[in-house]
Amino acid sequence: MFGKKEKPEKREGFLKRLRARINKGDNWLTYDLANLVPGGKIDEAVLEDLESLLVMADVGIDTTEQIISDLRHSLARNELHDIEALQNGLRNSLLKILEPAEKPLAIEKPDGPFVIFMVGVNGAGKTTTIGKLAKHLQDSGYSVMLAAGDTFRAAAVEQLQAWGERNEVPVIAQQSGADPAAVIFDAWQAANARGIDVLLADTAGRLQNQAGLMDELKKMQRVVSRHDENAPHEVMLVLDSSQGQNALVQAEKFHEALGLTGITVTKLDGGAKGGILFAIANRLRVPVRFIGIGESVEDMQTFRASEFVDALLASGNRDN
Ligand SMILES: Nc1nc2c(ncn2[C@@H]2O[C@H](COP(=O)(O)OP(=O)(O)O)[C@@H](O)[C@H]2O)c(=O)[nH]1
Ligand SMILES: [Mg+2]
Repeated sequence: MFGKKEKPEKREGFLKRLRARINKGDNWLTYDLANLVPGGKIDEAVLEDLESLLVMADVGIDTTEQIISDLRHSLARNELHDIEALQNGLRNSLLKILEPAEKPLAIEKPDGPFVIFMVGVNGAGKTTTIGKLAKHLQDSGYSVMLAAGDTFRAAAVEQLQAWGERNEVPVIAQQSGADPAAVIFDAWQAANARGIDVLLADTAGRLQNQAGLMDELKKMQRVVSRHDENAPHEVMLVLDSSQGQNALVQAEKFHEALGLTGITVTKLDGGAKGGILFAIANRLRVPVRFIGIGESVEDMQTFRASEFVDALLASGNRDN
């Protein structure tokens, strides 16, 4: 299974960066929480203020209502006597929502290569995530090959090839404008012939013609399944967290068309507050596999619900 051989010191460094970088290091939850309760008394007005905070952090209205309703019950039972109790209640409620989304990517060893399609709109971070994931997989002992399935933009093929060269990972590509289905068909054969463990396929992400894009991706799915009826084994959506609630709308569209099996959320190091993960977990019920907190290879890790909630609730803007 992926992640088993993860070095603990790498994970620690990542957590440090996650806490320091999420929402640019402003721990909105804790910071604002203390500000919400100047007198230290938790009442309905405090919960209403918290409600607006969560909505503004991209948690989404129905998910926020669920959280506030949990807290309201605690308040009615006189369990919220101070900020600490409120924080604990909030932590439990956030965890309850996020934990079902924690299902790390498991690479089974099928007869042929384990095929992962990386999908998402332009700029979400697909190609970058492929690079990071390829490195993670290699570090865990898997052999990897890349397929340049974004043939729409010439730069996309070059970006993938350059990355492959730097890291000595084979890349299967055709000229730009080629049929992505043909690219993935060939890439599967090449990967299978060389006994490669994991084939990572990049795809196009143009938004102008959404129906056209979905048809193209479905064709890629059909074509690769002729080689192996279980392929692609993972259809992973890459989502830019700074897109806020718009990211959720995108995710729903991709899920409807392709049947997503995993999501990677990128750019949590920007201004994004991270609430989008709760909306994804609660509404979409597709596992969150990885989170990205920067552009370099070590800035991506397996998603763990409790670590994420702790990063949001970490007190102050510290970096340990
Ligand atoms: N800050 C930050 N930038 C990222 C992250 N992931 C990707 N990027 C950047 O986002 C931009 C678009 O990424 P790219 O992989 O080309 O997106 P694609 O169009 O979906 O393939 C690039 O400049 C990446 O370096 C992340 O987690 N944090
Ligand atoms: Mg790309």
